[in-house]
Parts: sequence; structure tokens; C-alpha cells
Amino acid sequence: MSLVLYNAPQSTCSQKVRICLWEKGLEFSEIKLDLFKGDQLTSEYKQLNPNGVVPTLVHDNEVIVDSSVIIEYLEDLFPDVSLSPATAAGRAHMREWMRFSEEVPAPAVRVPSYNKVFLRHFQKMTEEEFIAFGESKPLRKDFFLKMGRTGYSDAEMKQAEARLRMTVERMQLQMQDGRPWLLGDFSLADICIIPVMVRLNDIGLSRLWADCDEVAEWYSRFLQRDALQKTFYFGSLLSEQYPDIQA
Ligand SMILES: N[C@@H](CCC(=O)N[C@@H](CS)C(=O)NCC(=O)O)C(=O)O
Repeated sequence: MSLVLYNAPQSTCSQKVRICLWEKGLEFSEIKLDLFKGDQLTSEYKQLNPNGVVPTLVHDNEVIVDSSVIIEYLEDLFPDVSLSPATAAGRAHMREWMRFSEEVPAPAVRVPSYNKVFLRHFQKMTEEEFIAFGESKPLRKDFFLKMGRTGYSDAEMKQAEARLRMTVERMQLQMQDGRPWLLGDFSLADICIIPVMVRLNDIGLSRLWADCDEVAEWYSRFLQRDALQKTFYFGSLLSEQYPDIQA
């Protein structure tokens, strides 16, 4: 049995899958793509993942794309370490968090991440180079072209922060009864949210949960998990490469 993960150290979607693999104690090999060099856009990689994004899991001869799909696939195939509730209703609630995480915090966190980190690279490009770069992205073309080389406006940054704050408030409400994890027991719901929270902490936005004790405790509890430590090996945080972003 072979599990090969095509991913990138700093990618939050990749981190979700790495956490899941480590939590389940599965042996896997990691192929690291350099997203800035465009490793995800080669025709060879796009044969595996036509969206030109990471992560992609190759399990023997089966190719699975999309982080949430991959972690549910792993959950189906390797249930010995269970990361989902036992009841159908519980699993439905878990998927509510997974879909919410894809719709709200995952896109929202891209806005401050790009403004604080990636924009500096685009500013060094000519307009033509930047447009060609944007056009090369099957899934993210509009996102890049909309941002342009000036980055997101203050109003757009505020909107993204409001969506991230809404996520934190929802988590706080969910854990107000003293439960340690979003659904009581640890599950894929927690795994979906943590990479965004680590990213927020990394780019100096942990103030978004400064007044939310339950969320702060959830975060510290997560940091103690072995799988999290293994997932965030050196090179997985943006601040390790761009120390100025925590200000
Ligand atoms: N829905 C996809 C989104 C994947 C995605 O956006 N991956 C980003 C990194 S987190 C990526 O590969 N970006 C490369 C690019 O935009 O060129 C998933 O969850 O797997």
C-alpha cells in the first residue's frame, strides 16, 4: 500500500491532509511542490490535478484531489483511528463545519495572506508578467487578476477580517458548553479549521480570538497534539520565510 501526497509545506489545504495522515498514523511520502515556481501548473501535475492546486493524494493507483475530499477518503478507508462521529447526525454536523470552513475562513484568510506576503513578489513583476501569471491559474485566475499588483483595499481586508471573526465567534459559541473540540470529540471538523487559525497567528492576527477563551484553549490544546507538531515542520509557517509579517 502506498500513499503519496503532492503538497506544499506552507499551504493550509495541504496542512489539513498532513494532520489527518499523522493523526491516523499512516505512513506516507511527501512530494513538495514549489508553488511560486509553478510546479503545480506543469502539464505533468495537471494530469493528476487539473485544477493546478495542491494537495493531491495518490493512493496506489487512485488519484484523489481536494483536501476535504481527501480527508474523508482517508476516513472511509482507514477507520481504525476514527476522526468522525459515530452517528449519521454527528457526521452531518461535522460536514457542516467542513463546508463552512471551505466557504468562509479558507477564502477569507487568502486576503491578508496575499496582501502581507505574496503581493511583494507580484510588485516586482511587470504588468504583462503578472497577467500571464494570473492567466496560468486554472482555479485562481480571477482571484489574482482582481487583486492586481496593488493588493486588496482596506475595505476588502476589513471584510475578510469580519468573516474570519465570524468563524471565531461561531467556534466560541459551539464550545461554550465546555467541550474540548468542535463536536465534543476530536474530528475532521477541527482538522479543517486549525490550519487557518495557525495562519492567522502566523501573520499577526491572533487578536481575532483574544477575547474568546474557549477558542484560545482549543488552539493550545491542538498545539499539544503530536500530529500538529509533525505537520508544521520547519518551512510550514510563512513567518519562517518572511519574519516581518508578524508585526
Ligand atoms: N479546494 C481545494 C483548494 C486547493 C488550493 O487552493 N490550494 C492552494 C494552496 S492552499 C494552491 O495550490 N494554490 C496554488 C495556486 O494558486 O497556484 C482544496 O481544498 O484542496
